[in-house]
Amino acid sequence: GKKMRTYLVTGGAGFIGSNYIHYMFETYGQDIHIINVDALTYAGNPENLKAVENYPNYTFIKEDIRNKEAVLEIFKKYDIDRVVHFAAESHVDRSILNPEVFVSTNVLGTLNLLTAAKTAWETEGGYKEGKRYLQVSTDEVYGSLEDGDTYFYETTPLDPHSPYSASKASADMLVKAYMDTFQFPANITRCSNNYGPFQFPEKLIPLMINNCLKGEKLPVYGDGKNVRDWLYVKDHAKAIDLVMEKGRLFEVYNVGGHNEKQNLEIISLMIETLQELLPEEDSRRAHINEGLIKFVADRKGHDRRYAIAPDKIRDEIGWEPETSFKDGIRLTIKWYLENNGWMERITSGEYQNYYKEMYR
Ligand code: NAD
Ligand code: TDX
Repeated sequence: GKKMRTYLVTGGAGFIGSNYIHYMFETYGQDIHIINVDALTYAGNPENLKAVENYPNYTFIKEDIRNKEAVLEIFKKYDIDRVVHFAAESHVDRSILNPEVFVSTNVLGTLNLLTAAKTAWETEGGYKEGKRYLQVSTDEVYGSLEDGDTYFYETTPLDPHSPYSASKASADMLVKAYMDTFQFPANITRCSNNYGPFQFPEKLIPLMINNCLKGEKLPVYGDGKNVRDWLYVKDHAKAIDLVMEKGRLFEVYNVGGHNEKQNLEIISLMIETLQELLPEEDSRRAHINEGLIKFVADRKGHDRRYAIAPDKIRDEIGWEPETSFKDGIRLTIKWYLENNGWMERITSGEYQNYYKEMYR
């Protein structure tokens, strides 16, 4: 019979990676084999994959992509057809506190994967049939926009400002170098801010949900009017799959849905939706209101506005977001309310130290 297609997913125990793995099994069932390579840093949580961990066509490998030999070994052991590279240090505030690990994981880790895939896939005349690599990048590599109606296009020059976005831009440049120098079969996607289930509560939306439920202050950086372009994580997962299957090789595709919101708008919507979804008798309702908002010092180098022009992926591939913001936020808040234990387990321990360093 036909060989089962094998995916190497890196960082699959994190927020977007785990949502992508769930999406892929829902979409392809038994027809694919997914190998998830994840170092399980503070951001990696095997609990995110509990529903699939016993699937015969799912393999978990606890490994650090900074370990070059180990990455080469994985490509020797398995005949990998697709690489979807999520693994990264992903939080801007942490990159301001401790930039070094962002360079080692995001830049050198990416180089290790590129080298291993190239070595495994190379033939005399080019590359083995049907092999593809996808770099999961971010709109932050384009820098920052003024308030108004300008957008990031695939042709917008890279202009990163934070150590995080500089490391992601560097990784993108290495992928470009492999495409340009070696015709390495790759694509890059650059997505806007994601939200949804399994997002770690260092990021705006789950942090605000968690703090509301705990009756803690809601820390707003600066004037709260910075703009982010929000996309439901499942829509991102689908975009990645479609670019892999239908995208033109060597192309960059922006991913976003023209859903720009100021941070304060997001926080108000969270408060409103929590009030709506919590049962009448829930005692937490009483303290969830705008009075929790607390303006704090601005993030250093805080990018003002991100906004993606998604014309290319829509026109060439036919991708469009399927989840409205209102529905996505309801789904997300419902998920956090139903998975209180998940939040409790990840916020006990080390998270407390991070939170104190950041917000006290
Ligand atoms: P995350 O922090 O939730 O997950 C990152 C995962 O990578 C974790 O499971 C972690 O254990 C793993 N990891 C970290 N360092 C590793 C290493 N050295 N070796 C192996 N595994 C390692 O991140 P996320 O929000 O899911 O983001 C995933 C990817 O998508 C990142 O590349 C990020 O830059 C990109 N992205 C994120 C967003 C967003 O809004 N979250 C938007 C656009 C692009
Ligand atoms: O406590 C907070 N208060 C606050 O006002 C936090 C955590 C954030 N903010 C602001 C900063 C940003 O303007 O909210 C906005 C969103 O912040 P983050 O959730 O940290 O996301 P952002 O910095 O926009 O980066 C995210 O989107 C692009 C992801 O973390 C990146 O991995 C992705 O590449």
